[in-house]
Amino acid sequence: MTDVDLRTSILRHLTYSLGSDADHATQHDWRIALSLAVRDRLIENWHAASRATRAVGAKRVYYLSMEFLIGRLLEDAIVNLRLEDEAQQALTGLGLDPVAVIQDEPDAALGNGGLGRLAACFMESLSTLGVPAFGYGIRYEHGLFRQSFEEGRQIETAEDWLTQYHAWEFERRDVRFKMCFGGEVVEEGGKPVWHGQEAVMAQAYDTPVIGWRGRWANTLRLWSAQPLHGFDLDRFNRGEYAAAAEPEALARTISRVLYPDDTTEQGKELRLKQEYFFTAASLRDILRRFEAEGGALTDLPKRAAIQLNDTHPAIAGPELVRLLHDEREMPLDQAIATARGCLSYTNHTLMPEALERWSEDLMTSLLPRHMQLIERIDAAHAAEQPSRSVSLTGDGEVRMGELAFVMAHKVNGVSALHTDLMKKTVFAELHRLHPDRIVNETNGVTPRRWLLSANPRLSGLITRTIGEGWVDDLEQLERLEPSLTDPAFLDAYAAAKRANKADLADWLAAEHGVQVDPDAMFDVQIKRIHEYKRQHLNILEAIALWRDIKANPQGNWVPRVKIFAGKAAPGYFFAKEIIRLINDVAAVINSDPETNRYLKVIFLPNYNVSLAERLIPASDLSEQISTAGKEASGTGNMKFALNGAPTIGTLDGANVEIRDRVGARNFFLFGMTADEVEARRAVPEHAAQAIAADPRLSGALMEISRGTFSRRDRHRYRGVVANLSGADYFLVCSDFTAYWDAQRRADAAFADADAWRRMAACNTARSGWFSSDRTIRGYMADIWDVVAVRSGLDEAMQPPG
Ligand code: OAK
Repeated sequence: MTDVDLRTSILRHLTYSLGSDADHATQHDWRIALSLAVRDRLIENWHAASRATRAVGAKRVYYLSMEFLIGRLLEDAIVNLRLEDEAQQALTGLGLDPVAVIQDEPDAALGNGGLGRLAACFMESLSTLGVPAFGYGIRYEHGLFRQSFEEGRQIETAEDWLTQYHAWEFERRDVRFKMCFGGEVVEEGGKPVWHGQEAVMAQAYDTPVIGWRGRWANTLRLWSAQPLHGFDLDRFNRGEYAAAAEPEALARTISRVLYPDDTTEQGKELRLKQEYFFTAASLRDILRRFEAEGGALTDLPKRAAIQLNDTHPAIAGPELVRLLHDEREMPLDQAIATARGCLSYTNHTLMPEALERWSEDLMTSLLPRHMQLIERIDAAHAAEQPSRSVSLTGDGEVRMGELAFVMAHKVNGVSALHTDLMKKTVFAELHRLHPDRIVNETNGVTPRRWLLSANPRLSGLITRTIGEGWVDDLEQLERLEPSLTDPAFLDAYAAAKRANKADLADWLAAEHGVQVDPDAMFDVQIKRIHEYKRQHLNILEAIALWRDIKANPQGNWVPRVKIFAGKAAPGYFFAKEIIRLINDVAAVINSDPETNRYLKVIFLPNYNVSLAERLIPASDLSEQISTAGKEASGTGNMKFALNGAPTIGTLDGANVEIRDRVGARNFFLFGMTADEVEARRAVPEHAAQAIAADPRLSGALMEISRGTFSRRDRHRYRGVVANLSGADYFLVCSDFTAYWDAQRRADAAFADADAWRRMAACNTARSGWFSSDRTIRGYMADIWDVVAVRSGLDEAMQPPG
């Protein structure tokens, strides 16, 4: 199918794969036909990659993750296969709008936020680098919920990406594993044998992940839960129609939704089932492949590097021990050592509520053999460490972080600061026992999606200036350094940003009915809504600024558009209050004729990967304002810097490293450090003190209290104000004055257009280190001990197209 031009291939697929014809085809038909035509161009290299891996017996990376936030796939494939021009010509020649066809694709939102998006960037980088790898996760029928607003409040509805034909996946009918839950462990022939009570089938679906220039492709293998037996014909024939379909519905529940509500017992059980389901199916698949290729089981660590993306797949430790010891008769100590040789664990948060713990009762009833093995692992660890003070269980719970740590040969944090805090706080004791186990691998983002594809104007300018090498060697952006004093380059740089902003302004007007001035500063905070990320600090500053402008409407104000986007967890009441407050404040400020030339506030609904791709290239200022010590890394911060939006931020997560690289003069730093945060919390009445000391802050809180933003419901935000002026755990009030001052420094800098564009361009030129290619190289060397296979095989493979 790759012997024909793209246009012919699209028309053939339209006719023969979709049974449609050009006269009646819908946009959806065209998009699927294009996807299939593009897909044809990558299949041969995909197969060649796995052949090459087998031929050299290469070690593979297995990335186990509950989330893969991959977004749209068609544009990624077109860009990585360098088919932009051909696709553009083919589509326009067929009378279609290329942008509309590409944007017809729904986002695959199989993740909540940072952890899931990082997994997607890693998969792309692994393919770009030619490292043999599989991503393993769950094929959720419903990804992250869709968000809309009703009177400012978040409304969640089910997302249904899979109701459309999914052009990128292949169902592997031959890759299915039976997964069991519950039941009991009995002694048989002197050995413990687990007899599960409930069983479902894990069915594999594969999506190719194509690297830059299509030279290599890996596989994202997602598991779908299916019933062991179809439906119950006897019951159906007796007229019990609903009951006949019940086993199927129950089995499918496991892969039905991303992160079901785990505040109920049933929710908890389902979540643990999901974790075991995909982890165990993946391990079964890894062992099947290893055994098919031959080799002693103790050599598994030489062939398989299994990365646990946070603790969600931490049951992999006991499950792998079970597969080796119970099912393959490896002595227990050797099984533990072999499993540890394969496994490594990435921690993505220090927030206590996100550190997983499962009740021992639930674990015993759902996974009885695993509970026994966890105790054996704990005992073996204790025996190795006579002075031990760490236990995998306690207070009736299994500690998944500790379990993952003990079963991993390496444990990593995701930024220098976060890794340091891991050593000092949550894993202090384990770090003392295993001082070489914790390593740092600062996150990164793929430049193919986050610069080349998302920002064609800027990437075109970069390529014209330094050539195309930066696309897979992002540190080449340093070669822009001499251009940072070249007025022609800076003019072109500013023109690209201005054009991106004008596009965004047009889109905001067309899609959301809001008018914004493209010359205003676009000040953007887009991420999950969480108290630690402090969107409420940002909106308090907006209220204070609005009051200042009203007090002096003739002042020399720098026009700003504050843009927010992000979803709150459905059960997180306070985060939902923050969303409502921002929407309520926006309604008042935007309709104030005295101030709205200078200040607008917009909260865009349904934040997703595609919206991020639209907003980031058009941003001037990147809001990274979490309470220091709370944001493990951040990756949005890197995307903004790369696209020339300087950061206003705290010394938290990877902000620290961004500032080190782009230079302190090109970063608006404010706020307490992680150590100061701890000290400040100990000060009695810290919030009240901060409020008393800053009339702007007290004025803004007073404005909320008196109901200015509450429509008919004066006390609507009583809880928010009480929280901020009371415990204020995230120290919004204590950091407010410093934040205000940093914002005014940003205003002054923005008012000097020449200085600003230099600062923006500096951010681009000095962000090359934040490529996920660099991060993956770090994992390869420090954790996985794998090498790329691609080199040397390029010629043997099919050139794309
Ligand atoms: C999600 C669920 C459980 C634990 C952590 C997360 C998560 O998304 N953490 C985020 O991971 C990103 C990737 O490492 C980091 O950049 C974010 O700072 C972190 O919050």
